Amino acid sequence: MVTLTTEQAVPGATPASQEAPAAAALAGLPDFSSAAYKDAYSRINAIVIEGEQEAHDNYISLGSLLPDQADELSKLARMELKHMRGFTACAKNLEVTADMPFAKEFFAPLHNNFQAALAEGKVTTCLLIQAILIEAFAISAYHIYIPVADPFARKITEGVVKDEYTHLNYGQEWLKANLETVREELTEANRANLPLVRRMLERVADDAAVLQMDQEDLMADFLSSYQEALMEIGFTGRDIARMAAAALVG
Ligand code: PL3
Ligand code: FE2
Ligand code: FE2
Repeated sequence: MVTLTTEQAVPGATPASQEAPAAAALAGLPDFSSAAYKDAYSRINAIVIEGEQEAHDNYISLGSLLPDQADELSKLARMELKHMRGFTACAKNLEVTADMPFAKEFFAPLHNNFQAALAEGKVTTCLLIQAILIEAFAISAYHIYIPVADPFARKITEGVVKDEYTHLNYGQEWLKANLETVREELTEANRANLPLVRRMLERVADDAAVLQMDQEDLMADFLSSYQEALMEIGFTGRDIARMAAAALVG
């Protein structure tokens, strides 16, 4: 019995290496080798690398505020370094250099708020910033990215997104267990930080569009993850609507 390969079945077909961009276009995917794609990717990828690095540092810092949780938190931190290495490989695979100064500046407002809360020993605020807001932001971005990613990055991102749910869940469980004592600080931390996340989503929109990621999809996915987390922590629908309104006013 003879099995035909694609090339035998289609006489004169080009080798896979040469047809890659055409195949991507046929599948409705962006041209990963275009200058425009690489330029946008240099910033988006840097944001992700910086975000994963800061997430690592933040979980280690949280361990200093919650010494009995330090082991668990250092496990979460280690996962973040693995994510960072994965996304570094994605840039290398596309021959892109990440724009790290841009990413540092992008994260600065949230970074500064986390550091200020840390210095005051405000566990609740630190957890809201890292384990809820940043993780929900990452989960939404990775969800929207996966269907339009290059095959190498898609595989890596699929693995990462599972871990991010573990991180979101960690924050959720701690806050839920302490809701009555943390409610007020949580509401205040939401008011101070949700507008910053909204601005970050707006700032990333143009570059994300080049990667074929839609801003409304990003925003909707973020809000649904965030809302679900707040519900799980124990807030009512009415509480959550008030908290979301902070992003409109702020
Ligand atoms: C914490 O675990 C991770 C924090 C990372 C923040 C991610 C921000 C995402 C920005 C939008 C880009 C998503 C596409 C990914 C491309 C490599
Ligand atoms: Fe991560
Ligand atoms: Fe994470």
